[in-house]
Amino acid sequence: MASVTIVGLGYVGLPLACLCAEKGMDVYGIDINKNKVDQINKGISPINDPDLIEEVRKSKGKIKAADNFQAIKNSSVVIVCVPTPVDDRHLPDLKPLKDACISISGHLKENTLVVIESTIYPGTTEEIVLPILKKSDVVFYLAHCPERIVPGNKKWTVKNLPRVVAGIDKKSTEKAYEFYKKIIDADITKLSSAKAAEAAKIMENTFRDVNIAFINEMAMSFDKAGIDILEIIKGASTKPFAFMAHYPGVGVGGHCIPVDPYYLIEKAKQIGFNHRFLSLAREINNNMPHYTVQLLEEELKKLKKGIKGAKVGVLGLAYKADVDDMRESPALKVIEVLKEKQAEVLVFDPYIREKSDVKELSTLLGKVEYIILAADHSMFRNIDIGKLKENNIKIVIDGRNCLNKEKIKKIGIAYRGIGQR
Ligand code: SAJ
Repeated sequence: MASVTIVGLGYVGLPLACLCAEKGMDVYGIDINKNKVDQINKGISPINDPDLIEEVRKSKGKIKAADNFQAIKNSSVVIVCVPTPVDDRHLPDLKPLKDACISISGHLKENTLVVIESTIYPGTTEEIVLPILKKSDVVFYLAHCPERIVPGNKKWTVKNLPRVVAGIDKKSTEKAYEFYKKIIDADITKLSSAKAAEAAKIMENTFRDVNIAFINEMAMSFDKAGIDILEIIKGASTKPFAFMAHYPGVGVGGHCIPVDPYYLIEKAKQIGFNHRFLSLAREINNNMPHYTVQLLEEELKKLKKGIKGAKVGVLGLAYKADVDDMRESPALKVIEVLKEKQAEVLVFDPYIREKSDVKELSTLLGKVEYIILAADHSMFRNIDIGKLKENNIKIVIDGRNCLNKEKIKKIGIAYRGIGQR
């Protein structure tokens, strides 16, 4: 029975470890976070995702988690799923990846297959990872199989999402291909090199970022013209080809989309290419939280009010609907900008109560005059509009265009969406 060690038990590694356990493999998990390790060994998911909670419960006793790298020497396959973030200057931070590879290298046994699933720029596997693992002085195989995880998505999961895979040589590609064929019920496509596999993942996520920037810019332009962006997206989507709907919003968060383009931008810069378009798209998306606050200021001006001292409720901290993940969340930027402008801010997120200022939405509504919705959680989508009136809310800025603007305006509350009035 194949023994596999997953390094990094987060949004990517933990579902993968559960899948390997479900497939009857001998699974070890490594994470530097001792609390996480202890929870997983008790069958408790550190991530508040209903499906993952169930998967981790079922895997109790089948995933042997630890906060050290001893397990590496028992494994024929080692899969690295550590974060590859950017720093506050948007530069790639490969320290978690390098640290993991250094630890792996110290315990690597002969003929182990090492696969990097973390998103990395083209060339990282061969230029950064390979030299570190070579210090182990054993023969090993090395490949890249970029993760494809869609947090909160019930249709597409680690079990059924197609993958691309490629190694530093043919044998590595073959071994990685055979491994993923065993656990994933979808096409596994071999590419010509690890660099190609790295480029494919970066391109698919950069594609999404530039498309979101495009629709954000269209929304801001059409707002000036009094054109409702959602109607226009609906209209354009009647074309059965060549148009792909994306939606404007308060910004682009998460651990993939706002991060991956910077990995490519930086690597390209190092080899003499300037990604002007990708950089502009990042600039547009990074500006959306500021734009959202400006909408509030525009509406306050109509009421002859200023933002200083304004009691503003921010609905949502998470980066997207119905998840508890705040990484790169635009809501955090909205809060920062509001506080810079000396507004009085109260925050509520039903999925992140420990970081909320109040325990319930009703409490927040009773304490503020203006609302900025920053995450389209189901609870907010289904908000009772009458409660807004009862609590004398005067302005609603709908950062995810998810509220019923007609109903809100009908009861005399000022409404602005992102490309909607
Ligand atoms: N967003 C928009 N407008 C859109 C789509 C997204 O503003 O039209 C925002 C979201 O609100 C969020 C951010 O962009 O703040 C990212 O959203 P996302 O739907 O891309 O969600 P992620 O970060 O979970 O992205 C994952 C990625 N999956 C992988 O990297 C394997 C991404 O490639 C997928 O396209 C995405 O899921 C998905 O389609 O759900």
